[in-house]
Amino acid sequence: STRTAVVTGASSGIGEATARELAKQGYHVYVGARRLDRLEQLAAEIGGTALPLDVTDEQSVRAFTDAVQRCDVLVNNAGGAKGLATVAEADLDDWRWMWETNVLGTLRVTKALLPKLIASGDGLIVTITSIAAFHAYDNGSGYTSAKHAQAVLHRTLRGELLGQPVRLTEIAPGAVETEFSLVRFDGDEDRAANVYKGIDPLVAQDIAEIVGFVASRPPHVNLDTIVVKPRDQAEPG
Ligand code: NJP
Repeated sequence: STRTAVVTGASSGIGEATARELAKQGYHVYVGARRLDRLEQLAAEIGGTALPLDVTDEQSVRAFTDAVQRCDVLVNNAGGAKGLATVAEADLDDWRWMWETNVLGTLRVTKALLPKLIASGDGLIVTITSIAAFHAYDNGSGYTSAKHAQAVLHRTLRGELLGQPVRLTEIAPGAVETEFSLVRFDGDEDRAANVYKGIDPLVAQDIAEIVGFVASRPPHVNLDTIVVKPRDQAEPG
């Protein structure tokens, strides 16, 4: 029977490219996000299922995960950043958005789908964290702290699921040209474009192909952590 994948945040960027890649590998893909119009177009193209999903909303997550009949692969991709500010000038609403979306969003979806991933007999959880999960950056404490917490949630599951037929892979990207920076700067295209100055950024497809590679390894192979950056992106960022 057809293996199924769930991709959160599949209405743009890495999630959308990943959904296409997994569909190409023969998965039936459930795509979730808030912008349902985009998801429906994508699902029609890849022969998948579009479902509304707001990972910050308990009821929305429940309706989404209840509608997923079977789950062999979960890609925790929904996430993002808001603003840039020193700790001294931190915006509490931006912090709340980032923690709700990246941390609690990943927790809600993962918790709900865990029984189905175990029942699969060969489950895989891929969580898209960030190089921000390994470093502290000036002006970036809200996002880096949320990505650290999301990564710790994922890494904790590795130990807790030992003995269960579920693999766990963390993918930590550097700069990828998506709508990420537009979201961070509330649609300000000049500020968003400035982020990629001086580097040739990754594109969403680069990450999608890595997810596809991970998903196509045999059941006994667990790729643990994959850090992927543009060649010219400076250390540590
Ligand atoms: O960004 P973007 P990416 N409920 O903005 C969805 C990480 N990352 O592909 O709801 C459900 O194109 C949103 O959908 P919608 C990053 O932290 C990136 O780059 O319709 N979904 C959209 O589909 C994130 O975890 C870079 O607005 C929600 C998707 O999330 C992942 O990569 C660097 C949602 C975001 O797509 C994908 O981001 C890095 C909600 N409440 C890590 N809120 C980078 N691009 O440079 C948002 O280190 N979404």
